[in-house]
Amino acid sequence: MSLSSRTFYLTTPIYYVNAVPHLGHAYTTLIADTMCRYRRLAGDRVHFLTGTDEHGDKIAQAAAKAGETPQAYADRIAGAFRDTWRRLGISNDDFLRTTEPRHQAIVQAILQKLHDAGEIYFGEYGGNYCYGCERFYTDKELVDGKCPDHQTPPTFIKEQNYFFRMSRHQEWLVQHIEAHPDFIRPERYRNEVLAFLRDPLEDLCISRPKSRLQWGIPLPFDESYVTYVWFDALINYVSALGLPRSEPFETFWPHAQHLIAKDILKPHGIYWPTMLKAAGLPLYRHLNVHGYWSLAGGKMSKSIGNVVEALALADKYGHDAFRYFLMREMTFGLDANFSEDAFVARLNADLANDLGNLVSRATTMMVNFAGSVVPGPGAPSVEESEVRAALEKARAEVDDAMEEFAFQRALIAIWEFVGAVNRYVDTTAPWVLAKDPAKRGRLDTVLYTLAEALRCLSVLLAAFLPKTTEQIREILGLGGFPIRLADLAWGAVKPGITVQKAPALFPRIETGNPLPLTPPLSPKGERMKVRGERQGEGARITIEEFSRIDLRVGEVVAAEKVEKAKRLLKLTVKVGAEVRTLVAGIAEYYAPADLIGKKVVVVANLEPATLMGMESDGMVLAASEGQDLALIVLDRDLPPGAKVK
Ligand code: ME8
Repeated sequence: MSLSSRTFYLTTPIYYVNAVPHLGHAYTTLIADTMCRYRRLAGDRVHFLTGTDEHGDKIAQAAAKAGETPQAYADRIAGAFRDTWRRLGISNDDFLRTTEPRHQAIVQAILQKLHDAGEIYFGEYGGNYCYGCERFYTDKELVDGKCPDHQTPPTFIKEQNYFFRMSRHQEWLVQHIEAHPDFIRPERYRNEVLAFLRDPLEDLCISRPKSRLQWGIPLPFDESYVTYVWFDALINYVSALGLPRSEPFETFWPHAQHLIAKDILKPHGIYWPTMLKAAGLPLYRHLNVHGYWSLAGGKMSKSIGNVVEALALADKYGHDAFRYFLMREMTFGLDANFSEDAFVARLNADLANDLGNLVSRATTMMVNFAGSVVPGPGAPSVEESEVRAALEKARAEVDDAMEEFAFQRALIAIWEFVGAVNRYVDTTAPWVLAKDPAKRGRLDTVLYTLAEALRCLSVLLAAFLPKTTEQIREILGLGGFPIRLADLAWGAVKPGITVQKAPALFPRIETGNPLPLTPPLSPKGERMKVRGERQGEGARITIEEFSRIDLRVGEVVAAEKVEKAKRLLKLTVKVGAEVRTLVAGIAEYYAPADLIGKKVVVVANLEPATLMGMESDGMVLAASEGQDLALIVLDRDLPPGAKVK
């Protein structure tokens, strides 16, 4: 599938102003930013909307607590969101606040239209209301009589209110979702909405009496009520464009896609489409739903106690590193853990090692072996074809992944390319070619290929790591030139351009020595007792200690016997974008050919060891008992580099 539509409208949720921006908000906004940047690179006409949700009980209470008027309070926190997005380089085209007149006018226009059409009626309702969620709960939804999100008992409220005839549209909605399998995606969330729709849908209470709540948009047909916050908030996606027949509405609304986390699936998957249908407006195209971040306990992450502090790590380690980690760590649709340890490990391995080293070694060689000027290439040989094939593969995979919001898959594909170029440097060994004047032509080809590979990499990375991309392009003398995906055509670097030596794009973060994995010795040399150690079970280690061991899925791509060592096999194992040599004592149990293609478990952060004169970079896990030995392999397919935990 290709990104065929030429217009793209993407929205994030509008965030409540009862809290300052945090990791969760940043994730949604960053991936929206990446997606919009990618679509702009593809040449599409893009509109990217974010904003703040400023009405309702929650905000009124937070303002009262802060000793401010709701408006002053909302101004302050909305300003904090705006500033945060500016600082993080978010490329939104609009920022909507629900307290703006442009929004209020459209909310009122839609309410009036629904009222006139008989979609809204006045009635009495008694029900269990959660103030935290600002909605009524059915008995079935409560868990042990409490709100499942807030763990607090709801308040029984009986009052006269206005209701939206949502139940009328239940059957139509089920049919729409069934007829459009990618209306809500990934599939698990579509199934969740369909499961919810198996029970009869109730009408939606869409007003709050002013006697109870002042802070909202007045109903146009009854001044003594304000609009329920969700009814107000969802309309932002339309009000930011204007009413039908306005140019922005007609241009962008037919291409609308929403991006949210699973916490607000029901309002977006049920209330919103039925509201649109009742108001005679076209539906959005896709609802894209991601999972939830939680904070993992790890050694360093003890310092981050909450999601706000987690966001502060963006400033500590750099915005591009932060973007990379969030997108690389979370599989779109599933939950993920955030820890500073994992962040630093990825920064060191993928950014400092794989990417940073590549840029630095490639540009250093151009400076040292070609006087900083990109030479003209000679005829390509098989190595160059491999680099180009790897680029084509990455490009296609990134395109495919971005179609599904699979940011992680896109980054894995780009890092496969980084790995291929790093291998290209290793196999062509320009430093050897540089010693032999007869090999000048070959050296020129290699250096040209590296310059072109870096340029293409900058294009591939542009949506994901915008700052790093600019740095790489500055080094290549391309700074400030517009970037387009179409520039991925090979050969755009013209011989003769001047290249600079790259600064360290991502300096390694030193985390100190790994924790000892065996219990430390006491001053007398006795083994000290480890907490929780029981007789006969060996030393217990803590989760922290265990988390220091970086276990990864490795794919065996080559295996051979080691001469004069009948127990050893030399394995070439792909671990993520890296290819490592491992020497394993398994020759008596496995023939080399049987190992090729096997997905094994590798200890990836072991100090390299020398065995029979060969360096072994890591260890393959196996179980053994008596004379038997079995490799630990995966019972389901996962890509090489996947973390084993
Ligand atoms: O719900 N992990 O606003 P909100 C991932 N105003 N994403 C998270 C997250 C986490 N731990 N925590 C928050 C509201 N988010 C309403 C929305 S839209 C018409 C009205 C992100 O401030 C995620 O995008 O509670 C989630 O859906 C959103 O913040 C909720 O933001």
